[in-house]
Amino acid sequence: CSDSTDFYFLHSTCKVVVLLCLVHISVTLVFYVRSLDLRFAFAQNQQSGGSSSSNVSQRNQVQDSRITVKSQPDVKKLEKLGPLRVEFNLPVTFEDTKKANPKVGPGGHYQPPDCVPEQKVAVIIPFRNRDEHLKYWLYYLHPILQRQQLYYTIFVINQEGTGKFNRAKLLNVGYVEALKDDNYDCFVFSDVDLIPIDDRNTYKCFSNPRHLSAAMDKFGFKLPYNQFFGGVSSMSKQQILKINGFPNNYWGWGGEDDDIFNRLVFSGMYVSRPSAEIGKCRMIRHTRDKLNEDNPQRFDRIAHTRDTMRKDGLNSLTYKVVKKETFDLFTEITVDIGKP
Ligand code: UDH
Ligand code: NGS
Repeated sequence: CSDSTDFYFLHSTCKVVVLLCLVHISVTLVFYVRSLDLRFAFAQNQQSGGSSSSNVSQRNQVQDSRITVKSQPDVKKLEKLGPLRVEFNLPVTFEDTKKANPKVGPGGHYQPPDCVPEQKVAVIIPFRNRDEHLKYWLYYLHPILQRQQLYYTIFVINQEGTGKFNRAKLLNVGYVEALKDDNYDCFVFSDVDLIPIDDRNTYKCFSNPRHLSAAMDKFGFKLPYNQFFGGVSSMSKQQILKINGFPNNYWGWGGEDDDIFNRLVFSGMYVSRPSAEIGKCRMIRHTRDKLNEDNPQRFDRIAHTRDTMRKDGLNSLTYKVVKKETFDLFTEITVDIGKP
């Protein structure tokens, strides 16, 4: 009797061990396949940049790296694509992005070879000391902007020195400096750490100023508040002139985007946005930058936009260009914008 109990116990233990092994192998397999998929998507995203418009087989590669669309696309449908896989845990280099985007010219300029674009877009990135983010931004955005068949150039406006950061003043500088290069009629202002998830979110201008980062992951893919205008936006030359550009006196973090929103409203415009689905974007997580502490004056300033906007903006902008460099994937303009 005792022997049969022992046997029964041993038999059950063996069964449990075998079952656990099977579970372990299955879990390992699932993770292995998922990591292969990720690498595959990474390689394909890299390759997709050169496929600007008509090459169906290249387009198919782009399609494969998407999350949702599974069937073979036809050329017409490809004009509007869809959700992209955006990850920030894979190594990305400027060199790889350059190789993957052979049609992007010096300074980060591109124009579609087979159509006449309706707008010339200058993309302005306010910047200081965020090379890691810039690598991801270029890696993801160059292919997207080409697929959107835009005539565009990337301008990185780099604040020199160790003074307090001033995002809105850098945007003003970007606008003025870009116009010295070409007659752009549309300006996209993008934080360096924001990547659209859906490339139907076209980085161009509309009949009203457009808030492109309408559904950020860090806010649960919703607006944090209705008037939010931070992150990525686009405005035509006329719209920018109508509001006298951006405020120059928001030093440090916060409020400058609210001031810009006020300017638009006080000038009789409203903010247009893509849908919450198409406006989805991811932010590269990071800690608050040094020299960009909260601006304690921001609440007072946004309460007075109506009085200040005609005096403070493009018409009062002063700065010095320290250096202008034409890199393969972007134009960098280093500027001395002074101090508060
Ligand atoms: N920026 C720089 N360098 C800086 C500061 C800002 O390049 O030192 C640029 C960059 O393009 C950035 C944008 O200005 O995306 C806006 O900066 P921000 O600090 O206002 O906004 P961001 O989305 O960070 O980068 C939000 C605050 C994160 C704090 C998180 C604390 N938990
Ligand atoms: C508001 C800020 C905006 C800022 C937004 C989101 O409170 O400048 O938060 O910030 N306005 C004021 O402080 C008056 S975020 O979480 O993206 O850093 O854009």
